[in-house]
Amino acid sequence: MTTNRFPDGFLWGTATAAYQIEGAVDEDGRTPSIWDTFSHTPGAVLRSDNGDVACDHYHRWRDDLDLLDDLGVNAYRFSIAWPRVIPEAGGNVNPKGLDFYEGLVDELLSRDITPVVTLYHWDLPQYLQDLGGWANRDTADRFGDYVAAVAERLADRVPYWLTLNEPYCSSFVGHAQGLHAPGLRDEAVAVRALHHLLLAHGTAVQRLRDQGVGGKVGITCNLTAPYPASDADDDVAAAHRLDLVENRMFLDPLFRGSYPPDAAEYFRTVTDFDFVQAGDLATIAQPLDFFGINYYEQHAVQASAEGAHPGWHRVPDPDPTIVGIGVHPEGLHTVLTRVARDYTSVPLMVTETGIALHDYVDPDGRVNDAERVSFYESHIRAAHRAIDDGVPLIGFFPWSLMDDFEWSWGYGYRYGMHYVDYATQARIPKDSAHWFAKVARANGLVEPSLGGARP
Ligand code: IFM
Repeated sequence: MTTNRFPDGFLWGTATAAYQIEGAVDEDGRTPSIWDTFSHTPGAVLRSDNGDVACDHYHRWRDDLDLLDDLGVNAYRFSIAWPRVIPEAGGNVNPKGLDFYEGLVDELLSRDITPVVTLYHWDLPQYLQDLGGWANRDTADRFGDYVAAVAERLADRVPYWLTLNEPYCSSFVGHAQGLHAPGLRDEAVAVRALHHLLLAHGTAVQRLRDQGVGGKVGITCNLTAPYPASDADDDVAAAHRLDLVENRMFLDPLFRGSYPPDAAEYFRTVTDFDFVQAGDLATIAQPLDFFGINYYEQHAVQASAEGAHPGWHRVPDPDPTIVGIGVHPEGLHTVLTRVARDYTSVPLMVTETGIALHDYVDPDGRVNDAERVSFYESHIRAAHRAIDDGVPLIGFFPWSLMDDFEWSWGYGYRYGMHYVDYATQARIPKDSAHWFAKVARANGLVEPSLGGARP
């Protein structure tokens, strides 16, 4: 029996990103990105893992599309690697780079799988980092050039475009926390980079539309659901501050054309926003056709005396997963309803959600990831409840199609619905893949679901 049936035409997909799966880092003209540099920097990534080979998807992509067929999904989100398309300073387009993605798009379309294309999933060409990277305003224009080159080849075929993936990570995690490429720890640079990323997004939307793309254009932000750990005024204010950093610094400029009213005060000790030029916010706040949300985290927040600002402190989750965050499907409902209520009426897409586990293949060759099935089920229920509450949700894309290079965690944490044996590159469907295939085919949850994951 199918329950929680989703609207007709709902997009059931899964997501990946170029550097996390492709490998082939120096083939067909590709040059290094900031992640090649970072992952080869001693101490930057656990066990010194890197994406040189990753899942070898660049060579195995047709077989990987067979996995999508088996999953029964009608959509697939993947990203295009900028350094494959424009490998060198000067802007010359590398046709071989575009050939790869054109093949992927055409093959997806021939299988009736809707391509959802992310244009930037963190692999900034190293030659642009050498000129200042996202801290350099010019990078936004270079992004526009790259996007126009992609659109020139694929404008007629891609139904959904996402400019950026998770600008929070590109800015704060990469430039303030030092955990992602380029590995800087300077909050002033992070806020400047954030602005230029958003400017790049707005510029890309304009360039896509100038190019006459037929598809819908959006952006994906990773949003969280912070809430005060108590009714105390300090905790309430702290939760509001974390909401500023994680959510409103992105939502307000994108949908309201301004930085949040409390941004200048919060960042007072690190920046005066002198990098914002006349007209920037109008560029950033381009009307969108849809909005992508990656949801992983909900936090209880307490006031803290530490840090450069009036602080906040994420209360450690009492029941964390291996990456230290809890499982809170209700936060997905909170995020979806909040965006639809406070920011935009455009269709929303859950472009990622997922859980990292230490999966293993048991002696019978099975990967029992019951926790992942339970995670997906609870989040699909939360998504459905959001639809019941009026949210125009059009798609749900679990992260990820397969285990992959998980950035500074390397290959140790597995998020995939397919287990990747990195020694042989075999892909083994986990129980969650069998389970999700039933959901995608039924366009809703199939009861009884928990524990019945095997086909
Ligand atoms: O692997 C990442 C992805 O690239 C962006 N969102 C979070 C995922 C899980 O860590």
